[in-house]
Amino acid sequence: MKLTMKSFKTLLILATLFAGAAHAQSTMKPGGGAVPMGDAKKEATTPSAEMADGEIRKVDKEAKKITIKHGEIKNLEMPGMTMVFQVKDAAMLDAVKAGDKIRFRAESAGGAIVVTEIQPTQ
Ligand SMILES: [Cu+2]
Repeated sequence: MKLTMKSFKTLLILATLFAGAAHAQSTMKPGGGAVPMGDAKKEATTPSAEMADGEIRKVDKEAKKITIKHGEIKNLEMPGMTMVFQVKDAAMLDAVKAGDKIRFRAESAGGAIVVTEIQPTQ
C-alpha cells in the first residue's frame, strides 16, 4: 500500500514535469528555435531566392500594416494564405496599393511577422 501511494505520487510529479516540458517546447517553436533563425541568416545572403510571391489586398499606412495574399514563405515555414503583416517602415507602403503583385521578404521578429522588403512585379 505504501509503495503504491509513493508510485502514484511519483507518477503525478512526472506527469507535471512532462506537461511543463511539452508546454515549454510548444511555446518555443513559434519564436523560431535554432533552426529557423539559422535559415533566416543564411537566406539573407541570397536575397532573390527567399522572397515570397504575393498580391496586396489591403494597405493600412496608419497602422503600418499590409494584408497580402501570399505564396509559401520558406524562411518562416509558412504555406500560402492571406494574412496581415506588420511592415518595418511605413514608407514602404507609399509605393504599393491594393491589387499590386509583389515579391516580398518577411521575417519573424519578437513574435510578430514583419515585412522588411517589398518589390513590385510586373
Ligand atoms: Cu501567412
